[in-house]
Amino acid sequence: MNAIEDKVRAGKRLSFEDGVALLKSPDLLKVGELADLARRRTAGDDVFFINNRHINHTNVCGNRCKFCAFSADEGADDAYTMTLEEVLDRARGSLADGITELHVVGGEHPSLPYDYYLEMIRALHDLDPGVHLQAFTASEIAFFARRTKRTEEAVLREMKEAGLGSMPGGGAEIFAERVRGIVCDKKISGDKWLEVMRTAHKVGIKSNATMLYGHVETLEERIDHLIRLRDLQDETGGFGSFIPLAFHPANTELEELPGTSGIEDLKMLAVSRLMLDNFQNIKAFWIMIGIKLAQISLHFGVNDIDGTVVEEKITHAAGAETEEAIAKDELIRLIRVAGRVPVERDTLYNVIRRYGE
Ligand code: V47
Repeated sequence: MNAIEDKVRAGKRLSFEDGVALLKSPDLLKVGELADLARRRTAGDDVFFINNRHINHTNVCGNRCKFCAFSADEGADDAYTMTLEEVLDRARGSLADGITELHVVGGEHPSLPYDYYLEMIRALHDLDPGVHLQAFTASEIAFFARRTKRTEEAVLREMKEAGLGSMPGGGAEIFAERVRGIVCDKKISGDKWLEVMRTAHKVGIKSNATMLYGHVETLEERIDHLIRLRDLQDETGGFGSFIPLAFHPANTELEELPGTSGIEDLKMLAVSRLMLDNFQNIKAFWIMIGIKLAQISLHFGVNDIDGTVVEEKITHAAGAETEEAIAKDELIRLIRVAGRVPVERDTLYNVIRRYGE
């Protein structure tokens, strides 16, 4: 730990072994202290939040990942697919609240035409061109490319033209093939996820990155995931933030697993900050870890607390007990109480308003 501390204080890059040692360390407060130092150096005292809304247009999905309680087979009782009008209604309902971002992800529906997705982006963009559309994971983009027998690059360029602003970080799970073989064998490979993001960044679409942890992966596989992201970020600089997603087991095929603990969640966030030295923003998705732990994580390397969200189906299907929405005033209060400066941002981290005084 002393050698790692020296490296962090000197601003040196941490190795795979350092990352594993940090995750194994029983000294949570020391790991947190180092992450806090790295956070202060990289991101300062501002804590970002966004006034956004999530829309999950369909839960029908051919992948049926074992960790997912949200997805359903086509025709199943709990399957749903929104019409474009329903998607637009959801969006309209939030425009009055001053949202600046719509976050749109859904299942990989085996029989919806590609035009449904393209039209959805066009129509949402037409509704209010000022609202940023962060839509479709790398896995969904690869799915559209397979469906239309085109390259991911062609799909991405067309989506961008239609109004897609950036991509969320979902679908990454854990890159290691051993883990994917167990929990998401029908999903694109880790290499493919990285390749789609490389292409997105090349065509000028920024994205986030995630990692789903706390299921069957080893600590080594978590660090391998972080290092693969760090390598791609060195190459493209296209990732805006990294969000570790804490696995929720209820109603999934991995229901027998215990789920993560608060200590693990904090340590994972802190180690993400320390390993991902080229990511400006480490985000705690409060929906998954709870708003109180998200607030505490601001002292463990985190500088982004996501947003108002409004409606969340993926984690709630898997037993999350958090609210689905939080008022902007409450986010501001929680950040202030943590001793930091609340800053409302847009999707690309431009400052909308700093709540300094
Ligand atoms: O890819 C699925 C995860 C992701 C479960 O980019 C689960 O800003 C926990 O990626 N327990 C989708 N997690 C959500 C996502 C996301 C969320 C918030 C912000 C951003 C961003 C992205 O949710 C999936 C999967 O990794 N997930 N099931 C579950 N049972």
